[in-house]
Amino acid sequence: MGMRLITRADFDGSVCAALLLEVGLVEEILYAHPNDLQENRIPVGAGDILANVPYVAGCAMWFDHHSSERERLSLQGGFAGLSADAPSAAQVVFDYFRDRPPHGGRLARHAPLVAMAGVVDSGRFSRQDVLDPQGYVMLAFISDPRTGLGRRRSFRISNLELMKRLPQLLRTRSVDEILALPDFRERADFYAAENARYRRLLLERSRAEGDALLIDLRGVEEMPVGNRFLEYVIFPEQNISIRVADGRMRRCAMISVGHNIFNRSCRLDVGALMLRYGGGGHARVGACQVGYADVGRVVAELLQAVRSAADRAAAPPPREAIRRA
Ligand SMILES: [Mn+2]
Repeated sequence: MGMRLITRADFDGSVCAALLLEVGLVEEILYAHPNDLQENRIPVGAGDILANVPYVAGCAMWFDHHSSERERLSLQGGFAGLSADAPSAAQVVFDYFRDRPPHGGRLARHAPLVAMAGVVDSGRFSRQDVLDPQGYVMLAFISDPRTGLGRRRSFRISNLELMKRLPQLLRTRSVDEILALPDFRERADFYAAENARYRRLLLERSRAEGDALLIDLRGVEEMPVGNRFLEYVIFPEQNISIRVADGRMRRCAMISVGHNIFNRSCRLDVGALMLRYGGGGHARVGACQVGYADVGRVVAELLQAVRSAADRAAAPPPREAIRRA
């Protein structure tokens, strides 16, 4: 039964694809941007399985872990597949087929790969993973669009081409075999060299403001490819980073905010805060776009919000709460 899988072009998406190839449900893969699906720019029909992307009515099956509990409940029973609170969509696919013979047996050997998709999607890396990525961690950084390798055109094959090959490789080869292939080695070498440049840039462009790390990357001509968690290793005291960079075509500035994955003491709800500036996100990470003229004001407000969150966390609980306890 040859269906088409529509998934996101990241590590979780490619692991979903590897699993669905393994169970023999899928023979074609289309990588899509979640927005293109939400806004119906990609026709979806009964021959399509969706994974790691938002639900679209009419698909054959849907597997996801991004939707809220409320969304999930509103769709309950209305689709085939599974949407669950899980560390990765790959985990959702794995759990769904595990109890359905004969698929479960075939998937069992991919358990370490599925666990890795969860590590990657929830950013549960170690400092060592960030400083010196090895094995699946390196593969995950290479295939993560946020690493920025897709912006470079100098590789033998395009990133999209690489991503199209990855699921079949994940299914059939060991991670060391994959990383030894010329197209992957080329990227791993490039990543290592660029990451060193990125580290120097971060040190030049960052300053600590209390709990926050402010990184101003505006005007950088050629952004080096780098590990997006590097700042959290270099600045372990700061529990949140505020990064200002040029947006597309430099029409506006992009502000991204994220909790330090190694210092989880920040209590600020980033997504809710970004919403005030027309952006969005989750509790720990979010982003918004603002006009260049507004950057100074918005950054000052964000720093104030970080300070208030820290003050609230430090304040003793209200007397009411003490009496009840
Ligand atoms: Mn995911």
